[in-house]
Amino acid sequence: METETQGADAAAGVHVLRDGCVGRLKLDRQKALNALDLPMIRVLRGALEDWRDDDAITAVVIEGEGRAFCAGGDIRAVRSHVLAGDHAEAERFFAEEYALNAVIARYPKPYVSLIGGLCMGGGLGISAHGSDRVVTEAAIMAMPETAIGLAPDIGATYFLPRLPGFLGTYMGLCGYRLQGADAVHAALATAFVPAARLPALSAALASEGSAAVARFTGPLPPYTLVPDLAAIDRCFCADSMPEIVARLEAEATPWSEAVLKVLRTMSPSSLCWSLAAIRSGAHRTLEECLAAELALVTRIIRMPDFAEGVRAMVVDKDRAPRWQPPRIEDVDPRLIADLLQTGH
Ligand code: QUE
Repeated sequence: METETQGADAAAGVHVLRDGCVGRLKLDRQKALNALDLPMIRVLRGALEDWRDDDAITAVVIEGEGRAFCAGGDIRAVRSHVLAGDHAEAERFFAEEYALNAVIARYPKPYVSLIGGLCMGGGLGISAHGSDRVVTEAAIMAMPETAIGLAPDIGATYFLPRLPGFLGTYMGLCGYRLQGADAVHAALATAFVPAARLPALSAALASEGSAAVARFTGPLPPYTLVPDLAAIDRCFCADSMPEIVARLEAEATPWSEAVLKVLRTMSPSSLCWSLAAIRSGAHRTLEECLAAELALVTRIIRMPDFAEGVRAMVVDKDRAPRWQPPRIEDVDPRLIADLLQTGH
C-alpha cells in the first residue's frame, strides 16, 4: 500500500511515498513538464537522506506524472532572479541542484528512474547518475542547453565525454534528442521496457525491489544512430567550434547540412564554452565536474545570451534569440578561456 509521508510535499511538486519495500518519488508539476524548482529539489534531497539508513526501504523509484519525466530545471525562475539582479538566488538553485545530483550518484541503494517521456537537462541530472535508468520507446533524452545560452551541467560534463566516441559532444552541442532505445545503445539508459509494460513494472518494484526490472524488459530495437556514428566522431572530435564547423562543411552530406543548420541556431558563445567544458570533464571526477560546472554557470548567467536564450525558447517561445556575438567565428577564445578558469 502506498502512503504519502508528508502532505506538504505534493504542494512542492513531488509526491513522496512509501510503497512496499521502495521509497517512491513522483514528480508532479505537469504544467511545467515536471521541471525542477528549488522546493522540489529540497524535497527530493530530504527523502533520499531519510531513506538512506531506513532498513525497510531497499530501493528508490522516481517517475514523472503525466507525459514528461522531467523537462529540466526551472530556468524561467533562474532568469527572473538574474533580471532582478539577484544572482545569489540563481546560484543557490544550481548549487542545490548539483548537490542533489551528487547524492544520487553516491546513493548506497538502487535508484530506479522510470523514463517514459521527455527527460532533458535537470531531468538527466536526477536519473543518469542513478543505478537503473529504465526507458520506453516514448523516452527522449537530451542536453539542449546551448539553445538557451547555458552549458551542459548537472554532471553532464562528467557523463557526456564518457559516452561512446564523440556522441556526448554531439549531444551536448546540438541538443540531439536520443530516443529511448538509442539511449540504451549509448549506455545513457540501462534497460528498455515497452511503454505498455511500464505501469506493471512500477507496481512490481514495490514488492520485488529493483530486481523486477529484468522481468519487464523487451527486445531492444536497433540503434538508429549507427549510420551517423562515424561522421559524428570525425567531426565532433575536433577541439574548437570553428574546426567542428569546418569538418561538417567538408562532409557535405544531408546529415552534416542538417547538423550545421541546428548549430547555427544555438548560442555561438555557449557552443564554445560548452565544448571546452565537455573536454575538461573527461579528466575530472563527478564531484570535480559539478564544482567546475557551478563555477562556469555562475559566470554564464551574467552573460547576455542566457537571459536572451531563456526568453526566446522558454518564456516568449518565439525561437528567435538575438545572440551576442551572433556568429561562431566572432567568439573570442580568450573570453572562453577566462570563463573556464577554475578560480582559486
Ligand atoms: C533548452 C533547455 C531547456 C528548455 C528549452 C530549451 C531547459 C529547461 C526548459 C524548461 C521546460 C519547461 C519548463 C521550464 C523549463 O526548457 O533546460 O521551466 O516549464 O529546463 O530549448 O536547456
